[in-house]
Amino acid sequence: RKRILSGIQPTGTPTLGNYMGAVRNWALLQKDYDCLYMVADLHSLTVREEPAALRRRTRELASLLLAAGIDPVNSVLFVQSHVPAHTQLSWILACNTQFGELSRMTQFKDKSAKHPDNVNGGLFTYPVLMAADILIYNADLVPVGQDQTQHLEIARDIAQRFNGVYGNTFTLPEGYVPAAGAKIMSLAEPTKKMSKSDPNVNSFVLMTDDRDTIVRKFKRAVTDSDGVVRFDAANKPGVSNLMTIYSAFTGKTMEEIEAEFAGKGYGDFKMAVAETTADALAPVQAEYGRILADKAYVDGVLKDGAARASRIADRMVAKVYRKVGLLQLD
Ligand code: AQP
Repeated sequence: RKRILSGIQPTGTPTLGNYMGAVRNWALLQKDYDCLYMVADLHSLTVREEPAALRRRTRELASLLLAAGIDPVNSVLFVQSHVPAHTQLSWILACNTQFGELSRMTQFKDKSAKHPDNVNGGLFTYPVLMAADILIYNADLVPVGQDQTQHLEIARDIAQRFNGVYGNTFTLPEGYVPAAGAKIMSLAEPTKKMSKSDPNVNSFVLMTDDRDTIVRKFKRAVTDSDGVVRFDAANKPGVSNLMTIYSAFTGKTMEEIEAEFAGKGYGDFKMAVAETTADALAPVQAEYGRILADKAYVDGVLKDGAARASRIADRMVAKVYRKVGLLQLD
């Protein structure tokens, strides 16, 4: 079976975007692949975090992944910092990555513009750590949102170059943007992607939002003034985004949705999107409450996950250390 690695940062409670673009698919992929899923806490340090909040969110995120159907027996669920090999490999890869390559990353440019007061080295070398996350497990496939494809490209470049210099070491990972992994846009500014760290709480629906909150946020969602439910991402980004969400949850095509709401106002449409979303999230939320209350269970899962991930990752680091010429003692 092919191996999958994917991660999510504990930078906030996951949004509907994270759910539809990543988490929901992670659960489905377990049927056909060997999966490693990671809470990327080291990556989240590129943005200044309140230590207690980061600790709390890391456990919450792991619980939410379990609630969303990640099976900790057949898949490996772990926290990135619990597997030190990621950081070890990251240094070696950094020494095999060019400054120019990293300077071209659009996420670096975006994030440094967003946080001009904290343009740190970690933000710049983020793609190297991400390459280490992937290459350390010889992952075949990496399910990512469209926003991550440039990072995947650089991971492949780093792997290819390393293999060329030191001999075949890493599997070249393929990006995998699942068919249903639509990009969900902000409800407040529908030309921007929905982000969990957006300061505007009306821009996102959280996976943990209750029904009333979901309804309120969708009611406020920015649309347009022509009053017709029609898919046109360029000219009607708000309505099109709501249609994408509705389509992903109901399986209906855009044409079917247009027909369903022909002659009806945005009010009815928004209500339908809200109800469908709340219905879809309800079972995950119920399970989340139960799992989060069982700290011993969650911590046990994460300990087991770290041990299983480390067994693979430590072997790769030893191999890479040997290949680049670091002295190993008997
Ligand atoms: N709006 C989105 N639509 C579809 N997929 C999305 N993803 C994120 N936002 C959307 C996918 O979720 C996975 C985990 O993301 P992440 O936590 O590693 O970081 P991110 O992509 O930076 O997500 P956010 O929510 O925007 O976080 P912040 O606000 O901290 O930057 C990834 O596979 C991503 O593609």
